[in-house]
Amino acid sequence: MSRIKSIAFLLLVATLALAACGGGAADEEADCAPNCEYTDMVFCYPQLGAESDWRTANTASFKENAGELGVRLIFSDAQQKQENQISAMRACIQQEVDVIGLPPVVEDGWEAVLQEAEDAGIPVIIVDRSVTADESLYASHIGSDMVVEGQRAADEMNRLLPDGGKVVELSGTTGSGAAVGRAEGFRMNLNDNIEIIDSQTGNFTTAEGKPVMEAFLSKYGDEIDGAFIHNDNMAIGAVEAMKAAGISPGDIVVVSVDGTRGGFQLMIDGWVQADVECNPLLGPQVYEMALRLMNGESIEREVLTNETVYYPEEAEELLPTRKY
Ligand code: GYE
Repeated sequence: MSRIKSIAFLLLVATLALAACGGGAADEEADCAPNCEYTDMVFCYPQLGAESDWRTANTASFKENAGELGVRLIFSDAQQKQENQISAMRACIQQEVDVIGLPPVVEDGWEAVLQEAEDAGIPVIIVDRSVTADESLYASHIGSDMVVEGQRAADEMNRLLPDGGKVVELSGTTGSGAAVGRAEGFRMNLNDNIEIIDSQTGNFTTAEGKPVMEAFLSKYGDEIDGAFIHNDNMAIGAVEAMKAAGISPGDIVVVSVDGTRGGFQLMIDGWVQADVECNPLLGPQVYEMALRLMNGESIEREVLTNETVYYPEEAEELLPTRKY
């Protein structure tokens, strides 16, 4: 190799090595930094599905806010399939979007595609559910503390069954951060005199929640004192099953999660005794974080949503004010 050629070769190696380091806000800032505006932003949101009213409200929040701010949104619906979300992310990487917001259907298996985004210099904000991938592979996670939601649900169950009892759990999508966290938190706080006699997934949908409750009822009959249901849509399905079995509101105490209008209606009708809030309206906050990333500014690694618990006594008054 001539001297000039070997110097050129060394330079090439050095450039490739620098590019491979990737990561970090500085490498990922946009060309318009530090003066990027929302109208400069192409934002990719590979939504996980349309399984619940929570999800519908989450989608609406991203779409409506994009329209208001002038963000160009690339939206897709993965129908609760991780492989569809991964393909949608890859398409966005190819289109060289500015930022990706990823609401992961399950926790595991994101390393490869997150690495691809990082190699392309595209920052990823994990939205809503969590991932098990290393923190260095994404810019931030914004969403609810699912473990705290499970703990809140257990506190309510303890209050509703002061003398103990037997409960069933209708859990969310297997392997999703929401289901894993809620199950863990529930077990952390549940009193010793309350026994979880069965736990099955209803995949966060009304259609799948109903047969799970039917099966619980035919298996355990009136042994069941309470049900912890991971979202309001499954609670709607479970209530249909209870009605069909001739059960009256309150015979089985129910603690649900989300705080959707459907959940509020179930509280008004006496079927649900407490609804743990989970807020889907994350669009504005996520776009703000994305803009900061484009401008090369730092953002918090973990942003938790502020949430509460709702009760039947206030449901009637609050229902008209609910946005989802
Ligand atoms: O509770 C449920 C939805 O991940 C927090 O997913 C979300 C959950 C929500 O389908 O209704």
